[in-house]
Amino acid sequence: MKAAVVRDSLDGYVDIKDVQLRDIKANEALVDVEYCGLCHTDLHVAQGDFGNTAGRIIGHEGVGRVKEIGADVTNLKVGDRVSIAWFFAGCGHCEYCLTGRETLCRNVENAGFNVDGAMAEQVIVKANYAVKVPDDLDPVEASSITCAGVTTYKALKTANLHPGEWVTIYGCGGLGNLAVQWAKNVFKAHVIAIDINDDKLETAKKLGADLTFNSKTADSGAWVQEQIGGAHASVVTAVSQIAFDQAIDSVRAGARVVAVGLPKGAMEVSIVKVVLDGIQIAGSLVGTRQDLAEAFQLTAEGDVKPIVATRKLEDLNDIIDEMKAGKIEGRMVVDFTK
Ligand code: 8ID
Ligand code: ZN
Repeated sequence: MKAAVVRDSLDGYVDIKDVQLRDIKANEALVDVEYCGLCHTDLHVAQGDFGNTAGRIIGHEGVGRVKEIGADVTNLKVGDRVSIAWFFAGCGHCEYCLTGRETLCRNVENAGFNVDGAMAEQVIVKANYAVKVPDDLDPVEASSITCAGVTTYKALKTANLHPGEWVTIYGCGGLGNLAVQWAKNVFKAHVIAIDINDDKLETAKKLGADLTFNSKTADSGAWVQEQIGGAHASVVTAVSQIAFDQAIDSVRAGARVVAVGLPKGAMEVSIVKVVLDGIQIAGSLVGTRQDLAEAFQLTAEGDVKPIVATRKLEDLNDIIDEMKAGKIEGRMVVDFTK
């Protein structure tokens, strides 16, 4: 089968190779991938930002149909549509797995990082961890919810927003456009969308952002303070260290700043501000299986509408370039059905 494999040089691109899958074992299922979106995390993986991943099949926004089930599988049957997410499997018995924080499992398996992912014609999944896609959800849109959607849904839960409060969303790309939609339509917040790219802000405005700001040359933190006296929360999906600094400047006392984007570097945080203003800074990592099931259901009900376009596997390195250049609206999704 064809698969997108991280190069030995870790130059940020992938090779499309023929790969032989092993036989499935008990508790596993073989999935024929239908669609897989390219997430910016795949770019980090392909350029070695999280370690040496040479030879790994990328992809964690996968959706496909179960082709075969191994012994002892009871939750899936042949033909079911399932998702292949970054949270691929946990150990199932540690303090994190047992307390609703399974994505933090210290022995976690992540698709497209430490186990082979879904940017391939087929993938082997652990049946208990494959979340089903509702029948009434478009599978291309479902691919975007599998990472971008669930991650931003969970980040907004973590932001602890109350209806009518203000949130700044930094970065309005694949993740951020969905963050704007969750914030408006599900969490009933007022939204300030911030990006360095006017096209992204135009999209955010169409999706309901109350205010937008281009922070390419101006300080968004000071601007937000002027406009509304500081946001009640901030969700940062931008792949930029400066955005994290500005996010902290954009909030009011008692706010929570939720870090989601993964640029290299460190956050510049005034200890005095954190203490005197009671600022909470929280990392948020994808979502649990339950978060994903909720995000699928809400999307099927029309609360968010992923912006997706389908492409061929052979276009993947072009898509990588387009993502780096900030040229993609929403998500590009590789179509394996043709
Ligand atoms: O679980 C997680 N925490 C998680 C899950 C999925 C993805 C984290 N991520 C990480 C990715 O690894 C990546 O670092 O979130 C980040 C964003 O992923 P994405 O949304 O898939 O990337 P994108 O589509 O390229 O969008 C990035 C946006 O950031 C804007 C860009 O213009 C683009 O719209 N941006 C940049 I780059 N610099 C900015 C700045 N200084 C900025 N926006 C505001 N201010
Ligand atoms: Zn992702």
